[in-house]
Amino acid sequence: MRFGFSTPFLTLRLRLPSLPKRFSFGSLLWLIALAAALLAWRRDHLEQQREIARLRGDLMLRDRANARWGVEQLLGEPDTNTYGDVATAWAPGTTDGQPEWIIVDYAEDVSPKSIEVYETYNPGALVKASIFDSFGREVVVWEGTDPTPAGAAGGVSKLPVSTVWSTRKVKIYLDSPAVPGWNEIDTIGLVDADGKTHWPINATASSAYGGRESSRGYTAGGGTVYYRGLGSRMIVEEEEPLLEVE
Ligand SMILES: [Ca+2]
Repeated sequence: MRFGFSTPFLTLRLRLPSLPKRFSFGSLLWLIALAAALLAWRRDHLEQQREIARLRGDLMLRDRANARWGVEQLLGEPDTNTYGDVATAWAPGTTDGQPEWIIVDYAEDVSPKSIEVYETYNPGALVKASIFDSFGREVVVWEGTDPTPAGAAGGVSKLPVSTVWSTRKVKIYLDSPAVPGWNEIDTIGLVDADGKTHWPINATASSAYGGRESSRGYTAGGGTVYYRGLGSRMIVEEEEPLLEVE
């Protein structure tokens, strides 16, 4: 009582000594063991997700030549050397049908300084970018007007990132209806504190014009297999296998 109870903070502190009576040493050990088990499960779960992303990316690279305008085109370094409607870039499933998003994975943890979006056709639709931290939580790191304006032929939109979190997964959001036409993207670079640019090893998107998650169809080996893009889900509309894993 001699310190007074003028703030909620002091009230809390003075009440703390009564808490240990409710916990035995055994209970504390159980809580520590439970927390350790949850952390281990979370770590294994994340590692499993990363392995799936790596394998999925490897499979996509094998099919890349056939995946015109598919999510496959988002992998690796820029390879679309002219602005325009070029099949080595990703295109959404429709010109202006809905807002779109892209998620890309990188091979290692990066302390990001900037995200660089290579917009190769009808740029200007970029409105938001986020990263995923080591707990898998989405953290918005940029929101605003696309540095590459609508009406330009194309450009590299460099988004400055200021965050304490390291990441290996980035998501960008495009307001496709706001910028008429196919808003095509070649790749998304993730620049670290040393200035090194990392390139995607895996990609998913809200929709795609071509490739495995196409809303228009996909041709491989003389046969046509149709898919509908629904976020990261794929729906096979014919029974013919898309990939034969050797
Ligand atoms: Ca559009």
